[in-house]
Amino acid sequence: MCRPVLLVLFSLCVSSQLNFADSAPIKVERAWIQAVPQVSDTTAAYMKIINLSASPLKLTGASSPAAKTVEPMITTRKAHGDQEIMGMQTVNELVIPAGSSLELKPGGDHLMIMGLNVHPKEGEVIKLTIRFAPGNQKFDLEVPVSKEEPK
Ligand SMILES: [Cu+2]
Repeated sequence: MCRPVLLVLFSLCVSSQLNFADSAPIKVERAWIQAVPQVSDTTAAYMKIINLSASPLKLTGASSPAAKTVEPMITTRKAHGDQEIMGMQTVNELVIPAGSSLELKPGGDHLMIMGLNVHPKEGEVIKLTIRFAPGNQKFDLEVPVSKEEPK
């Protein structure tokens, strides 16, 4: 007798949880996209992402109407003789520990924006949707284009 009622309650609960999970429990500070010369079809987005939840979040990717792909990358440094060679590498995820933050900055972790459809000019704003795991949590941003890190 009680069972159908319980099932209904359960499904209501599941769907409201899914809605909640759609917007990632984060706060973003000082987001900016690097202004690049006209000939360049790649740039990068930088920001501080603060994880407001009690469990770790993984930044797994991003997308923008302004570009074909946006990927999380790390900067690598390799010793080559007495020189240090800097490179970068795409990663599947960047972890943001619970209650902590992840700093995306030049010379460090970043979101690489590749295959620009439009050329981002200084002062413009670019739409960026960043994605997090677990689940399919998203966060929409409007990121200003700047020549250097905003103060
Ligand atoms: Cu890169």
